[in-house]
Amino acid sequence: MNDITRRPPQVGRYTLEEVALAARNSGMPLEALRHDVTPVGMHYCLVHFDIPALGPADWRLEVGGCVERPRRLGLEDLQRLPARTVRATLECAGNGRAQVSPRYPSVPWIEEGVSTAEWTGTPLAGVLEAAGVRPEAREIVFWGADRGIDRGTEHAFARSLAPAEAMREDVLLAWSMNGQPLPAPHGAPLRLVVPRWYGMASVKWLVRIEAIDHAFDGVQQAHSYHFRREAGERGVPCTRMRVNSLLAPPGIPDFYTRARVLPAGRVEIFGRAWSGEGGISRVELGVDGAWRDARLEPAPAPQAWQRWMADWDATAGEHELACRATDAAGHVQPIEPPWDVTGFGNNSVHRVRVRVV
Ligand SMILES: Nc1nc2c(c(=O)[nH]1)N[C@H]1C(S)=C(S)[C@@H](COP(=O)(O)O)O[C@H]1N2
Ligand SMILES: [Mo]
Repeated sequence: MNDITRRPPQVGRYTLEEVALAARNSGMPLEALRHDVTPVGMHYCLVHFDIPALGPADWRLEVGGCVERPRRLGLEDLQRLPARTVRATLECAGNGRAQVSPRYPSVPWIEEGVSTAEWTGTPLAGVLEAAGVRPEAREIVFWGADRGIDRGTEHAFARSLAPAEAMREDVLLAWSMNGQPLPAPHGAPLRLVVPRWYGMASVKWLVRIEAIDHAFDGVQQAHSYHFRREAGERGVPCTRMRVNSLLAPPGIPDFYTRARVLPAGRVEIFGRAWSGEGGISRVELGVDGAWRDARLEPAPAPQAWQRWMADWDATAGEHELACRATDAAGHVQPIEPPWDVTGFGNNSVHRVRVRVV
């Protein structure tokens, strides 16, 4: 499965395939950073294959494998279980890929593959406890209804978690997003939501949960979603989101370049910061390469991004604004993109060019 020959890293122009993937998979417009909870229509969306059309009437969730009591559950069965709402930030592991050079030809996110929603569903732990996961279970596999081919292998999108991670109290089987029924592109009628992890763990269009007594070797688990310095090496699995932050571009945009134009004077610069490895302890605003501390609002929920802000006395001329977060575990965003062949986990600082007039 060495796919470097199939998808050689690129420098320069985007390919037609990358542009097609960029058009299908929508990013969060950065002006949505003003919202604590991203409106449904502004939440980023990533779909590997086709969006399945699953009507809740004939849809069922199977729970099986190494369990004492296999079951088939309808949406109403799940909705009779205790419900919980979790505000969670999801970020695609490939977010920032287009800034890594040479880049891996896939969805060319620049920085917009992240959003925060309020997910309502029932904790997965309760469903697993009711099914009685047997002690020999080593992993829980989550199967989506969507099928396709990647790396030459036909498969349904599927991912696994260790039982202890799956039993975490904030891992949900969600049927609602921001109080609305889950929209089809986001996984209707039911999806998994795994807060703190990169988005690939949150399997959409969920149809089967299977406890297995070995390591899951599905394409999306064992081959994709690994940090690798070189194609073909075993790599390190992508799991929790690395510390990252974004800056809401101030002023107004130039249509084609997206460069920002704003008047001179005091302006509040703000944005959001998050990490899957704990809360945010510090955010700095960079102005033309000089860093100063920003203010940080308290975390609205341990699984959600935090708002930060700083005043800037904008003076006439061209400037570069940037932001850099540090998490409670002491991880700091790097200035330059960390090297990864597939462009995963690029949490380098966000930069915004502004022209003050
Ligand atoms: N079944 C299925 N689940 C999936 C995917 C998919 O293609 N199929 N994409 C994953 C990836 S890579 C991400 S980043 C998130 C995106 O969730 P969203 O589209 O709701 O933002 O869904 C994940 N769950
Ligand atoms: Mo993703």
